[in-house]
Amino acid sequence: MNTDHSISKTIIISNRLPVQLEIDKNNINATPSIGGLATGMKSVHKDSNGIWIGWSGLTDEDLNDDLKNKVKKSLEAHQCVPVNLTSTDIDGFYYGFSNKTIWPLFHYFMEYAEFEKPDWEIYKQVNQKFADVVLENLNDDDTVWIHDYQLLLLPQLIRAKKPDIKIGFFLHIPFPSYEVFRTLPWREEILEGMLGADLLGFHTYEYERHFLSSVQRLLGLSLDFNNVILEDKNVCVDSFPMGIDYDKFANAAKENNKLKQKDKSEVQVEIDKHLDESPDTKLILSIDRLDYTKGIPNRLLAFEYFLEKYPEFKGKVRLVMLAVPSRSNVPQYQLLKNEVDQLVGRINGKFSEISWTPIWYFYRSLPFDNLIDLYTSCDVALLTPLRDGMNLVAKEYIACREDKTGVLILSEMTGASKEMSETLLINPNNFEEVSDTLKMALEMPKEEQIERNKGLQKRLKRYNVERWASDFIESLEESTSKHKEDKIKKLTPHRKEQLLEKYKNAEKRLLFFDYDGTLAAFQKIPENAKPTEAIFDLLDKVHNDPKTDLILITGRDKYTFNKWFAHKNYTLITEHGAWLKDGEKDWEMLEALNNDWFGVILPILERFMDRTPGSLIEEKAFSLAWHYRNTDPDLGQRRANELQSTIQDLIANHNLEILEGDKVLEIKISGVNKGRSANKMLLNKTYDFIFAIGDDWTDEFMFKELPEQTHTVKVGLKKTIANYYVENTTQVHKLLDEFGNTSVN
Ligand code: GDG
Repeated sequence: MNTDHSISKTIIISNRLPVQLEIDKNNINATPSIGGLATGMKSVHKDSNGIWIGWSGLTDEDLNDDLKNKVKKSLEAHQCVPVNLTSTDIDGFYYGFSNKTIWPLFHYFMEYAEFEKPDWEIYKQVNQKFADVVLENLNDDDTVWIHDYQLLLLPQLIRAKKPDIKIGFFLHIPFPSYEVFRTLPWREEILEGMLGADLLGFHTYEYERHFLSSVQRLLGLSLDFNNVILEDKNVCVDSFPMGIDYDKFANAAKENNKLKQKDKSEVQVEIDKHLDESPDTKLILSIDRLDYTKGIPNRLLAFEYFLEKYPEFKGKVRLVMLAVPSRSNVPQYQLLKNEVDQLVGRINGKFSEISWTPIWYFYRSLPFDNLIDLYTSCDVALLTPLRDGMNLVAKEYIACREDKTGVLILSEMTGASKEMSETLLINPNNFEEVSDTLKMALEMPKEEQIERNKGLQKRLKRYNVERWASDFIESLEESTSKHKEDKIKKLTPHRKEQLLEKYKNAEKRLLFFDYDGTLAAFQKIPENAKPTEAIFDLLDKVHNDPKTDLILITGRDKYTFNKWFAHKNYTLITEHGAWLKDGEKDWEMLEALNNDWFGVILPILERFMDRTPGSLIEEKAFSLAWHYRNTDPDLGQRRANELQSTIQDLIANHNLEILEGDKVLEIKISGVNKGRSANKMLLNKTYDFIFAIGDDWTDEFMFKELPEQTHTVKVGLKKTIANYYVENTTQVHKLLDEFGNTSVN
């Protein structure tokens, strides 16, 4: 497709294109589809040259070269670009991994989830096919919005090739709890794939929370509120409850209510006839794709239970059940179809009378106008999914109630229930509750129905699908501009060159290097972070230059640093400034400190350690540190807060302070910190190049207190007052190497 390089555009990507294709002899007919997503995206898609990339619905086997070209051409007219897939792709990617693994697992049907490596392989290949088409059509200023569970790897596949592109991803189904998600064999790859985006959107806060929890626990990444901190960017995670095209449904209902008898649809005529014959009968509506997540058998059983418990409703109510065929190639769906057929047959057989059958069952898809007939004619809607990302049917039913009557009974396992608290919320597994609620709905006074629906309609009209889409795009813009702001401080090659130039020209240099998280990456067991030969080589090269004073400055204890570094005669400052080892000299105390207070604080820390699996106490000469890196992240943070408030008074009484590092709380005599001790190293000496680098909060003291001309560098993307940042320890090693090379020359 020809894309104008001067104008930025939005690329929407979903498994299926919003266009239906039909092969008619040797021609292709294309008609736009009318789904919720297509409507919501309309403004995004039509604006500024937008294109939509997805599968056309026809496999390579359905098309010869001539037809393939025709498909491409006719889609182009709809601003769509096809991803060509074979029938093997569709089997492994769509029916396989998407719908036999991700779909059941993410909807908590763990026993249905199949973990088939061949399907996973095809899923990866097809995501790559999508990426290839996106990359062919992508310009540098474009925005990419990817949809749903079939394309979880796509964000990272695009990011790998185009690091600066704006990428948004929205998941339309639930994101399950960590305990469920962790059972997936390829869980890390899936999370990493998603984290290629700048913004990840979910329907509800619960799904967002579950995702963040998995990211912390499985990838060990840290969060800053709802941002996941990666090395070179933050990924924003947020909830955007999807709305409907409110006006379309409300207007269609209005028109439908106005129709003269002769213009009414067959379905409406049938319904009217039935209501004329038995005017007291109430209709209960049920609409879903025939999917095991929608709780259709439960609904039937609860309805049966209702008729048994409240026999006075026999002959007075009817369940109108529309089950739309879906994914019938997947065995679980075939089984479900049999189960529903049997249940409907059994219940109808059990209760039917000559003039009344309790269930009207349609297994088909109906045209839009008939859907409106059902929405406007039914007194109650009974939607009981066992799990549902959102459930748009619930919203559409309310939008179609022109006079604001109608009662919605909605499962609390749907995303929609979070926004629709005025409806009657039920647990779909509790038949007692469902049947009692059904009775309540059937008997609810009109005034109460109107009162409940008033607020609902207002909100659905305001937060409609267009608003949802524009909110998402706005947040994506915001998060990427924040991303740009972060990048402002990046130590770019150009800045690095300038820094090295100053280094080279200096007469006397002073360098402060933090250790953990800066020179060495964090390890599960702190002892394992000991310096490698490679680190020694890098340090030696710098240290051997007589023009350079190199200082390793750490929160670690003197004993460990003595063991690791004393033989090298580097200058060492440990315990945030309690101890100094100046080159070859012996250790000396930099501050007058004591540890008389250990007896008061240690028992409290021990209590916290015992109650918090994975945490440990580090006893230094003059300070105590409680580490919680290896605990459950939520528990660790909660206990850290609790510990701070428990010892608050004792701290004040003993002139102590708490230093909050990266997953560590350290208690020590007030006033001792890396900034104060670093400054002591400047006394009586003159330097024309001062440099400090570190990764955590305790290094900020250096950045703050060293002289203004100091070149300060933060490792990682956390908030900092440093001048620049580098991504990780590898970059620190590179820099150190370049310092060393400058010294040698
Ligand atoms: C997924 C998530 C999430 C249904 N039958 C007919 C018909 N429909 C239309 C409805 C509605 C849509 O299909 C169904 O949407 P749902 O939201 O209820 O469910 P899923 O298909 O499972 O959708 C879900 C959604 O994505 C959006 O993010 O809410 O949780 O599972 O719009 O009106 N339309 C026509 N004839 C039918 O017979 N014309």
